[in-house]
Amino acid sequence: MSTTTNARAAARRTAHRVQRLFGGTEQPGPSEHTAEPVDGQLAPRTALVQNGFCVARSVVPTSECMWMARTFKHEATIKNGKKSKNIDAVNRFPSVKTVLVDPRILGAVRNAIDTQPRYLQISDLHYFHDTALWHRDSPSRAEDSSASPDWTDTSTPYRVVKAILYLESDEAAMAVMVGSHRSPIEMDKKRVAAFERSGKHIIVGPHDEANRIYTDRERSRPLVWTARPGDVLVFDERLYHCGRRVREGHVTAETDARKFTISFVFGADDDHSARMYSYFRFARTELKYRDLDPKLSKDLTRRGLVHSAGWTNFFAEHPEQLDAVHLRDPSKLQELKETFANSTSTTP
Ligand SMILES: O=C(O)CCC(=O)C(=O)O
Repeated sequence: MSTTTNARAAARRTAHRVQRLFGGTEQPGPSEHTAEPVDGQLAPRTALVQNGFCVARSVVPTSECMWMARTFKHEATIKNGKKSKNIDAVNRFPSVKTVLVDPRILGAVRNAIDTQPRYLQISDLHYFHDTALWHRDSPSRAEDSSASPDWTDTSTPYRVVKAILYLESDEAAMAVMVGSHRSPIEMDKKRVAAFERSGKHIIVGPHDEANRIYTDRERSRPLVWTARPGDVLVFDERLYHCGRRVREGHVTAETDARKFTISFVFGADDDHSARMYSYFRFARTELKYRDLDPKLSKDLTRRGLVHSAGWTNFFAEHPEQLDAVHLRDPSKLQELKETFANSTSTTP
């Protein structure tokens, strides 16, 4: 194949990826590199509440990240360069637990939620994996979720977060809609896609301050935070987000650069957390979460990381709250409610 034919084939592949990502055929134009001047750093808690995310940079040294990456690849039989996604990672891979209980990770989470974090069993190992479609992780994801307790239960501040540690990151990034965690209304996906097609992202580069005040203009556009190995991103699970890659300061549709992340979901000792845990463990049956290993559960209890409700099913007591949750197959709702009504949930 000639060089020109190779180049054309590469351009066609890129166009396909762009179409898959942004729903259009245009190539993203030159990215508006518009991270605005830093006005002062926000405390992690303030950044989380106001923006929906906060960042702790260089929490784990790169050399340690490399060691962790090697260990997890071995344990989870992940092949170098081969895409892989493992859920319920703490339950399945013993060395992942050492990261969960690492005071540096717990410290970053505690700084963000301002209370003792409880582990909610959701934990993923993602290798060369991108979740490229915009989404929330929280249970309610309807166009209008204003009746959902994720937003109506305002007496309890929402403190359910995902913490992601980037182990390998050449060009890995996370796109977020700043402030979208505060609104139960679905983000304007068409408008965001149009921004993305024209490359109008706000890029927060690897050396830019992420925990800061964002202008209204920045809050209305996709903001792409660029990760370095060892960084920890903590975000409100209601925040609209998706995986992106940033090459030389611009979002790219190429996904061939190294990316390896480990994530954990934590929350305060409250109903928002109980609902989140039970949603993944009991309602999203296709994900196949299993009971936590009793020895692991005992160890986590000793460390104060277990919710006071233990590993019980919140929806067994509150089946009506299932009406507001997103199910992959909504026709299963009634069956799920009946199963939960007849179940006795016990704490191991
Ligand atoms: O890194 C990515 O591709 C996005 C991951 C994501 O959406 C998540 O962990 O909830």
